[in-house]
Amino acid sequence: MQRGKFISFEGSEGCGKSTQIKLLVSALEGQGHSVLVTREPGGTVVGEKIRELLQFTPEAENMTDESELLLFAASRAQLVREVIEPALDNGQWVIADRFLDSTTVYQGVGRGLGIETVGAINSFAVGETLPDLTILLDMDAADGHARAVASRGEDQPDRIEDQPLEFFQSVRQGYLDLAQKEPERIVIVDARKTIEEVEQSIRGIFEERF
Ligand code: T5A
Repeated sequence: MQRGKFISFEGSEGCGKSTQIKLLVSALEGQGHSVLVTREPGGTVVGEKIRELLQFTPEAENMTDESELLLFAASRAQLVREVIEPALDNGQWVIADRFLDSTTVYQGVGRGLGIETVGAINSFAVGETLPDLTILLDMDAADGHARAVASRGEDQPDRIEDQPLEFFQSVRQGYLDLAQKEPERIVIVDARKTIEEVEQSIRGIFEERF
C-alpha cells in the first residue's frame, strides 16, 4: 500500500482555509483519492475536549500562555497517533486544517513564547509526522478579520479570535518568516483573490508537486 500524502493549510483567521479545503477534497476525490480532513484543535475525543477548554470555556480565562501551548500540542499528539498516521499508512490523503505551524506562530510569535521553545514541543508532539506540503493562505490581517467577523454572524468570538489586531499582524509575519525558512514545504498563496482564483492557484501547485 502506497503511503498517502499529507497536506496542511495554514493562515490567520478568515483567510479561507475551510473554503479551499472543501474544494480541494472534491477535486482529489474526483481523481479517485480517498481523503481525510482534520481540524485543530480537535479531531479526536481527547482533542475535542481540549478544543472546548481552549476556545469556549469562560472559566478558563486565566489560562497561561504556557498551558495554552501544551494543550494545543497535546491535542495534536493525540490526532497524529490516533488518526493521521493510520490514515496515511492506509493510503489516504490527509488534509489538515491547521497543523504545527499554527502553534509556532500563534504561541511562539503571537504569544511571544519563542519559536525555539515551541519547536521543541512541536517535535515531541508530532515525531516524524510532517506535512509533504503546506499551503499558506496569506492576506492582510485586518481584511481576514473582517471576513471572519462577517461569516461568524451572531456567534461570539472565541478566546483567541478576541485578540487585538497587532496579535494577528504578528501571526501573519510569523507565517511569512516561516515560509522563507522552509520554501520547499511551505507555498504562499495570495488569499485576497477570489475563491475561484485561489482554487486555481492551489490546483496548479498540486499538479506541479504530485
Ligand atoms: N490556534 C490553532 C492556535 O492558537 N494554535 C494552534 O496550534 C492551533 C491549531 C482555531 C483557533 O485556534 C488558534 C487559531 C485560531 O484562532 P478555528 O475556529 O479553527 O480556530 O478558526 P480558523 O482556523 O481561524 O478558521 P476561520 O473559519 O476563521 O477561517 P478559515 O477557515 O480560514 O476561513 P473560511 O474558509 O471559513 O472563510 C471565512 C469567510 O470568508 C469567505 C468565506 O465564504 C467565509 O465567509 N471567503 C472568502 N471571501 C472572499 N474571497 C475569498 N477568496 C474567500 N475565501 C473565503
